[in-house]
Amino acid sequence: MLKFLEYALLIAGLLFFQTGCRQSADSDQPKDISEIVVGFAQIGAESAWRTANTESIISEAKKRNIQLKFSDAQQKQENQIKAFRSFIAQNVDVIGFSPVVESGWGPVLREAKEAGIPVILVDRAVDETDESLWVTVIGSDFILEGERAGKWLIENYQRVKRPDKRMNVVNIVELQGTVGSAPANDRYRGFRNALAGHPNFKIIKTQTGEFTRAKGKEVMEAFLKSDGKKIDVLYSHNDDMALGAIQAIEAYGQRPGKDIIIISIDAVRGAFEAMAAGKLNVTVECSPLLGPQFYDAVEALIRGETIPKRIVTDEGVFPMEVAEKELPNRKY
Ligand code: GYE
Repeated sequence: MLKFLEYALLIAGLLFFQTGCRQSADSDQPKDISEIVVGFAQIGAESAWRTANTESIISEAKKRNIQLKFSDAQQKQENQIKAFRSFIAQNVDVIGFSPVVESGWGPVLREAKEAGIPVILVDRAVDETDESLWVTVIGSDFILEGERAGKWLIENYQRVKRPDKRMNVVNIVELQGTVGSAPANDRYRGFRNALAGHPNFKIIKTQTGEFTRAKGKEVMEAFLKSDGKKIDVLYSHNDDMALGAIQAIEAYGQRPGKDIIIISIDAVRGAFEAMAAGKLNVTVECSPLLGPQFYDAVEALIRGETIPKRIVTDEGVFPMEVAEKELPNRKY
């Protein structure tokens, strides 16, 4: 009996040793980049920004010879969750993920962690407190973008809108991005941070335009219907909504960029064209070209290197006055 137990223990020990060796042999020899499979759970195609972002993620994978499984969730969290789970089931090496909204990701992130699959958040963050659920967040500082938008307004309003008049109350309307998304939450907050201490700047209406041109136009029409000529400024969380709003303003018989100052975020080509035409006053840059940074992180991870928990994209502010000169340099 004792002998049998001894044998059993010996075999169990040997098996344990073998598995241990196999694992360490595996992790000692990182995979070749051409063997890597990356799953990317994208949000959708709501804006020119997103289209450029998708293009960057796909083309950079090709350039580096990395196998990419790409999924488009058409703006729906449930679709993103499905894509995420299917990447786990396929045992991809790394999951890249742009969460449509901030909340509700705990369960799937934990599933990925249990499966040993690292997750890189690209563009948008989640509001989970357990930071071990992802490797890094790559993208812009959306609060800073909102602050830059507000700062530009405070510093330039008088010069642009009413050089001959004393400034009293400035009525602002705001088009928010997707409800519950990190950029909408943060751009909302950042703008208010900048306006704090400037009580003459008043946000009289704020509503979501879902980051799309069509919805931006529709909501701006409603703003104009209720507040009409009272509106001095439009702050839009992205360029697409601002471009839609420009159509609504023109149809209403006002001059975008003159009667109504327009501030937006992204700095896509369409915004530069609108600025060159004098219809948009300023755009705060938010670069969608995150492919290179994303795969740099993937490759570093595969090599076993540690990656900073946050990788922030470097960006600027482009007012109307530089539009024509900058237009040929724009990459998205
Ligand atoms: O500003 C907007 C897009 O998450 C930063 O999403 C991104 C935002 C971008 O639809 O145009």
